Amino acid sequence: MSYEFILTRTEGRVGIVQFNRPKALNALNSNLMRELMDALEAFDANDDIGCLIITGNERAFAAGADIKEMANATPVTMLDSPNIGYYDRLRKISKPIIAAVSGFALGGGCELAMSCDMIVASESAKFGQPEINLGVIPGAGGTQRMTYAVGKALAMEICLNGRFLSATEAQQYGLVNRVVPVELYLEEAIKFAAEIAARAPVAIRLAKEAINAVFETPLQAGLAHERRLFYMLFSTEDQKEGMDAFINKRPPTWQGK
Ligand code: DAK
Repeated sequence: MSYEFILTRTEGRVGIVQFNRPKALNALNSNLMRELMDALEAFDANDDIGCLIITGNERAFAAGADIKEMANATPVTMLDSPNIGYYDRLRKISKPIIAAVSGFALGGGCELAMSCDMIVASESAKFGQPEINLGVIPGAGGTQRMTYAVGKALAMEICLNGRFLSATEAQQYGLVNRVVPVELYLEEAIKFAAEIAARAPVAIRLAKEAINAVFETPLQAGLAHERRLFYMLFSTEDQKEGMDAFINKRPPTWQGK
């Protein structure tokens, strides 16, 4: 499959999608978003892949939705646009996704990174929701996900006053898993993804599903959901293998079934 706005590759069981609009700081136009989702869904359907990475380049993960494409939009063209559907498709990817972020992750770029399951950031990463400077507000989850991550007071500053979060601040607030020097961020993300991709695939998918349910369900429903997923794993060969390997002091071999 060849793409115009992204590059794709694999490293062992890790599928990598890299934005490729460097001159526009990887601004997320509709075609790029369509390509991104096609590539992620292809990796998600591929049994040889266990974990996905979305990345940009050192200067920018993505500086937001493409302002030039959006400038003349009307409510109706926005409603008709497939764009929000792309963010919904992202939520349906069942394998873990790591955002490897360096430089600007702004607006829709920040929302995309926060929609991933984990974030590895370079020391130069800057997270922000500067839509207020354009006379609008975040529209792809920024007010919600940022508030869950950093709390109300700081989310207000970020969305109302265009404040950027440094990589270190983002890590302090739990938005980011790891911060590493710029030259190492992709390597670190690949290493992290490879570790996850080497684990029992069905259990990994269900753990992701259970954690993401936290944001959408009350605690009692979340606990019941988790318990059903836990019971379900006892129907997998990997559960028998994992426990037998532990008892017999040998490394497990996962089948993904
Ligand atoms: N869109 C289009 N082009 C962009 C861009 C963007 N978001 N960000 C940067 N560029 C382009 C610049 O226009 C410039 O292009 P040329 O002029 O060279 O042709 C090039 O990238 C380099 O940018 P600068 O010259 O500005 O570079 P600087 O280092 O001086 O500044 C910057 C870097 C990141 C601070 C600055 O570029 C900037 O402020 N960019 C805009 C950041 C921003 O406001 N982002 C939020 C956009 S609104 C939704 C889905 C998504 C969204 C909403 C709804 N639904 C599905 C409902 C998302 C909305 C947004 O993200």
